[in-house]
Amino acid sequence: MRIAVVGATGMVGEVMLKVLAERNFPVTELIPVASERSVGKEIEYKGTKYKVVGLQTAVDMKADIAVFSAGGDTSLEWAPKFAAAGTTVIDNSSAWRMDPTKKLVVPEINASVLTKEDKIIANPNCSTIQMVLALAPLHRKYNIKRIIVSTYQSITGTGVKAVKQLENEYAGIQGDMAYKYPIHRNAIPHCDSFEDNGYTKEEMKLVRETQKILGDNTIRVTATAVRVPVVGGHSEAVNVEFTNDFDVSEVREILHNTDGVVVQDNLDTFTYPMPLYAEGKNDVFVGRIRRDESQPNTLNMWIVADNLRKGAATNTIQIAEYLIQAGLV
Ligand code: A2P
Ligand code: 11C
Repeated sequence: MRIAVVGATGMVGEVMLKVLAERNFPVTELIPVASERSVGKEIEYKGTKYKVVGLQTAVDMKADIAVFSAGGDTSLEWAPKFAAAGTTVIDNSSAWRMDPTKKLVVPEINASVLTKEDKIIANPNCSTIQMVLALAPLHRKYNIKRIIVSTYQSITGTGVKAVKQLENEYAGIQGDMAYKYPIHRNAIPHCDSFEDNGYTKEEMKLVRETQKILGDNTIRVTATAVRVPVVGGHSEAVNVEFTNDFDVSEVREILHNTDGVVVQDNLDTFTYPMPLYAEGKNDVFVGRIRRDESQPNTLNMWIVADNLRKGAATNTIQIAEYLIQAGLV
């Protein structure tokens, strides 16, 4: 496969390159793409150096697949140009996710919706991916009525600028701020920008993307998304009400048997998921699985994943792997 990585110099792009190498993706030619200011810069992949090219050059190279993580504006403008040149785009930005003509894919859940005609495929938001991966098998079995989710999100979701802000604050250095407030020793209830309804875009992604991926607009979702001074991954406290009752040990068993999910749930050994230990891993970790005793058919759990891995790069590369395996590229 000839594969273009758009945003190869960015935080997610770098992880995409790592994931491609780790999973031995069948790369015959790697095309690293970034903004004009990075053109000519060298990127290393599996011991070989590749020169970064600009977007138009990359379009003209007609790769088989382009994975995009260079921001929504770049995706909106350039994904159609790659698609018109015959390249299948898998886009990690929010640009195409809610477009009814585009598929929003978590491969373990709904890869089968993809066809050869899908030339721009959307990768969901990180906080959505980890939640739906754990909820999809439970939805199939017990039918979800309502989800209440509170997130504790890693600063890596904001990008390099936020990592720098935290480092500066640790070191007591005044520098550029990614957030309006200090993040060290803080919790900021504000991820992405605000919408007119008083929720943030990040919160509304959890609502809309969940319904789209699970293919069920009747699922009610309400979310509070919070940025915390954490680097390794996003954590989520998820309260989910089902139509049908469940047995907690059966829930554990279902999650244990779900591809991409690892259950870490043993109170005797203080075993539960934490972002410090999820960092660098491709799995979604689930623990603190317990019945909500305040109302029937309701479950609480704690879901953690590396937002740059399963939340972004890994999911994107898994979509690419599916396209190859299903003969769609
Ligand atoms: P560059 O390094 O040249 O700025 P992050 O989200 O970590 O900031 O990374 C964003 C990625 O998207 C980087 O690789 C960045 O390239 C790339 N990028 C940003 N804006 C553009 C643009 N207008 N055209 C192409 N690539 C872009
Ligand atoms: C965050 N989820 O952690 C964001 C980052 O819609 O792709 C990715 C934003 C997006 O703030």
